[in-house]
Amino acid sequence: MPHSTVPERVEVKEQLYVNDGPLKPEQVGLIRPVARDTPIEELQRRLEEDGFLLVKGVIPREDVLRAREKYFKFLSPCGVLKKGTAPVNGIYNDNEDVSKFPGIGSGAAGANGHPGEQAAAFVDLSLQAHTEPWYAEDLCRHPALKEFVAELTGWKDNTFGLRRSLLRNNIPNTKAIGVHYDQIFLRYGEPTSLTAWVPIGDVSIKGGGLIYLENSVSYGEELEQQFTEKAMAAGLSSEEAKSAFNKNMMTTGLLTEDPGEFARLNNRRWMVSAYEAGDVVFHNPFAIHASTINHDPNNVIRLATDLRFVDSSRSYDKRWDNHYTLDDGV
Ligand SMILES: O=C(O)CCC(=O)C(=O)O
Ligand SMILES: [Fe+2]
Repeated sequence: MPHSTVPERVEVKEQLYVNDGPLKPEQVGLIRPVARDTPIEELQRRLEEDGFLLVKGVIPREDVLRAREKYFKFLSPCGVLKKGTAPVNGIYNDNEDVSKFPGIGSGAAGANGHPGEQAAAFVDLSLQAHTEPWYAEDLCRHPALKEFVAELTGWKDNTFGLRRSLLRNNIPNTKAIGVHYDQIFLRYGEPTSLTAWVPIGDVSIKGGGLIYLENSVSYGEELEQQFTEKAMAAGLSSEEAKSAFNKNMMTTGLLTEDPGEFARLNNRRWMVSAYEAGDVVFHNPFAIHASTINHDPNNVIRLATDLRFVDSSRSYDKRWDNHYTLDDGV
């Protein structure tokens, strides 16, 4: 058999949904994961070429599942879990009205919105979880993750994990994060950060995982350039231009809420995957991504976090030195 370097086109059979409806089969491709022990040059090449890299088994599975269990035990007093189910499974209590559980970081409670009173207990606990040691220390500062990033980036001892992170709890059938690239939210620093998207538990293919626009880094860079030019032309100060929410941007800082239309307009596919506890997807600050709506067949809440790493010898966005709060303006 002649060896082909062109990856096989694998069909995704499941129907995936984004905020603006179902994705068409031709709008979807499957991410090719890599093993943790792949030679580092190969991992670097793939990250450079694709703008993202799904690595299997970066963090020991049991450590990730421990964080998942602690998280759902912590949240269970607000009634979000189905009665009689084990917290580690994170099964949603669908007897309740979904408006009681506005997910963090998907636009429902949102980075800039405030929840109604009914939902306050859920949102309070979701926020508090960000500073619990089993999350902020044990998971976010996991040595296996940091060591991997140090190797992948070549930053070695300068590898620094930013404290601000979004611990996102996507309830089945609620809104998903819209289309964006991360540099928009990190503009007070050089565009040299690396995001590590860490699913905290298994995420089925329909379970609301992250999706990446194929070959999107140069397009993200172009869009950022256009935003800068527009801001200058409109007479914004360089300080104003840095805001993800300046008057040239959407109020959420997103490119659009609608991944389906975005893929159609740009004639590109969304690359998708199921994920397992222990996997990490790394991405470039200009890689364009979004999430699917969580339609998990077993009503599993999709829990994940986005951790950002920088080279501490370079300038980075210091607003990310503090834990996330609803009104931190980032
Ligand atoms: O988890 C999500 O839905 C969004 C995550 C994200 O945008 C990121 O990791 O940069
Ligand atoms: Fe992102």
